[in-house]
Amino acid sequence: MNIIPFPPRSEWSALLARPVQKSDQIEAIVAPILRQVREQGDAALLELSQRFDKVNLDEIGLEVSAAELDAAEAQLSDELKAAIRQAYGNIRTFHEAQKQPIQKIETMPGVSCWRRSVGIDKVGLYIPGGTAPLFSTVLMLGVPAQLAGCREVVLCTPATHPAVFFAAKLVGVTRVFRVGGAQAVAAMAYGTATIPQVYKIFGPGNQYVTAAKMLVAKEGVAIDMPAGPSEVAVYADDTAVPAFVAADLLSQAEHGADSQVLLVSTSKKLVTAVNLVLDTQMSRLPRRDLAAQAIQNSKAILVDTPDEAIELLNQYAAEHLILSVQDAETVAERITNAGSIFLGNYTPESAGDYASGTNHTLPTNGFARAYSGVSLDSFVKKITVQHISPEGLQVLGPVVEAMAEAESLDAHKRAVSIRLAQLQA
Ligand code: HSO
Ligand code: ZN
Repeated sequence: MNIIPFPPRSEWSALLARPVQKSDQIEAIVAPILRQVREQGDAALLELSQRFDKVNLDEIGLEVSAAELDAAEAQLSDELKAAIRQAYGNIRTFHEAQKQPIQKIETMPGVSCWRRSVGIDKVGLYIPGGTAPLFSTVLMLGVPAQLAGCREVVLCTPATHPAVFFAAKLVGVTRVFRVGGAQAVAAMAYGTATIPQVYKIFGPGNQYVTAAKMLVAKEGVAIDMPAGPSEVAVYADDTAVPAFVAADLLSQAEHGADSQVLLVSTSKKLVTAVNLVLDTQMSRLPRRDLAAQAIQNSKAILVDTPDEAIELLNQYAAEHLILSVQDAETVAERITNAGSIFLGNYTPESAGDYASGTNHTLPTNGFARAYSGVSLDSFVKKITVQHISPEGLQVLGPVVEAMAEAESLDAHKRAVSIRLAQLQA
């Protein structure tokens, strides 16, 4: 890691800056793909899958059949199935608790207002193929979709791992399609003869998938959030275990060469110790080449005081923040910008990535300053409802009339006055 000892505050923002994505070039590649799918539908998917993924969908079929989804179960070990079921249960329990009972609020006598949560009718989940089959993401997106009561849950993926199909079945995904990349996003955004059009698209992906999501978002299809490379920041003091910290940094680094890894500490001793074990641990990883590239760009920043550490972490706004420090819970209360926080020496990010119950689809790239991670709320809309009784309108009506008149909106005023006059008669 690059150790940066006690940088002055004036250097923080440069130190914490994420690499800028060359989005223009990527959009120029993605836009014609979107157009082709919009214009040619399934035929475009066949052609693009052949061209980019070397997959002949004519032969294997665009849709994964129910029989194939059923068959996935037999291809997995009992141990993995039990683990997936446990993770499913924990994620479900945590997200189920996010359901809130309807609260009817009487703002004035006879004036009642409330909010109804309604599942988004049709949603699309994208699961990348890539070097790791992220079936955990199927759970993270599929469970809240299921709990929200989304009627149609479409999943597109170039991944062929049976665990992806097993998880898809577990969360009740309605249809699974063998298509990846920007063309998958286009198919879900516009619909084709085979793939249903959806109202909101979720899920991680490479730069092309992300660019496709951003482009269709401009056209009115909702997306979960703007995604960048995954990140972890670890704040550690002398109560931390250097080998644990190194393992956490590497768990993020192995996601990809562009992963963002940051260590913040007040202890030079700790940083030196982490740096030492990091190399040994890394050399034993099958994905050490990817991890090494991420670690090469990573930083260990030494600061003078815990207050400074907290300020710096809030400025960075990490997707994942591990607090391996004394009184981690108290420190966490002072964190105002982070996607998800992990407390103490025995709470690795991996737990949240897979199975503790929280969602792993989180805001990257500093978006944690203003965005939350995916939750049940991401899959519902809140419809407000109100009812006003005749008595209620008699108390509220004059308020509305006064405001409408001041805004010079006479028809608004009359919609009230006409009713009040009738009530008076
Ligand atoms: N750390 C990733 C999620 C993940 N990790 C999936 C393993 N599988 C982004 O939050
Ligand atoms: Zn991860």
